[in-house]
Amino acid sequence: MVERLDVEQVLKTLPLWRAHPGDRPAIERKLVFADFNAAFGFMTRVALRADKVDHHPEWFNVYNRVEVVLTTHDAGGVTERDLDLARFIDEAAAAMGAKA
Ligand code: H2B
Repeated sequence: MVERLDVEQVLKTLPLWRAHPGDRPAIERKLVFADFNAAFGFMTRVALRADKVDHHPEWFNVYNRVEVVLTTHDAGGVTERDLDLARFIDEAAAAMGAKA
């Protein structure tokens, strides 16, 4: 099993992410794109990566907004796997011109 990390420590390395309020430790980022096309392009990139690494975001999309929550279910908290996917999400968001 992957080791659980301290959320506050993780967030120090991910300035665009916040602690997700809820019953288990998780991190979240809220993104805004130019339009649905850019938002879904971002989601497609992330989906392909998630499938490859077998680690999946919990996410919500309306038009140009995407809200992403990352946690590792088997570890009951945030792990290196979430950190890796968060870094990829930040890159994909920048590539798709995220406005926030
Ligand atoms: N995604 C995330 N975010 N956390 C997990 O613990 C997780 C996952 N576990 N994707 C994987 C799939 C697990 O459910 C399968 C059975 O490997």
